[in-house]
Amino acid sequence: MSATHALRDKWFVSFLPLLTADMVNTDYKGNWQLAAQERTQKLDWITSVEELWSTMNSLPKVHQLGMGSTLIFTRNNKEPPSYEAYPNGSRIMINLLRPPTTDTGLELVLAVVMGETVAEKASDGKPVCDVLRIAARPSREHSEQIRVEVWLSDSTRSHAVAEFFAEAMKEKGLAANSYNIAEASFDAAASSKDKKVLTASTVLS
Ligand code: MGP
Repeated sequence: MSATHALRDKWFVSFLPLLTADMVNTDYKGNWQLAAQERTQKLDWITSVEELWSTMNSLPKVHQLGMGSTLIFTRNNKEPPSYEAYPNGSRIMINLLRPPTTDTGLELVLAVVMGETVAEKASDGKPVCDVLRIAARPSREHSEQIRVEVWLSDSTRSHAVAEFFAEAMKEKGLAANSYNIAEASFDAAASSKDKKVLTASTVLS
């Protein structure tokens, strides 16, 4: 019998198909949270390292999920993953531009968040990364780009966590021009202008 390695917390996996502003306005009177709640497909709990990798192996590749859809991992499934549920939170956007970084980078983020290395190294043992959202974000230059968003319950830890990711990705040997990391707030109106892009070099300086 092989040993299983329990995660500190269990994580819930779900899937949110494309949700456009038009759909939210027409079918849900502009209430994004209600739309997300009704459209989210619940998949499974992950309680151990082994379950994490078997789940990842059994899911389609991020690119096959369909344009605009999101794969979501939530710690203890404690909050519906919406901006509104994270009043003191922030998010870190990790763009993985091309293979093999799309695979290795994604595995690294999942492992350090669910394995709690981030909590140990960047937030005094306190787990602040509560949601991971993964989506295909193809662009003209990078047709296989994926975006991994890490949602933090405590925005004061944001910079240390972003620095930790940058350091971990560098140590893993991922090409510096194959990813970027940015910190952003949850303020939807401010999010695009407020995004602070941290490249591997600036974040470590
Ligand atoms: P998205 O799927 O996260 O993609 O949200 P995108 O376009 O990269 O958005 P960004 O603003 O994060 O850069 C698509 C759109 O759905 C957002 O622009 C919001 O209008 C809406 N939306 C998404 N989320 C996760 C929420 C949420 O939690 N609350 C509300 N009110 N709207 C949301």
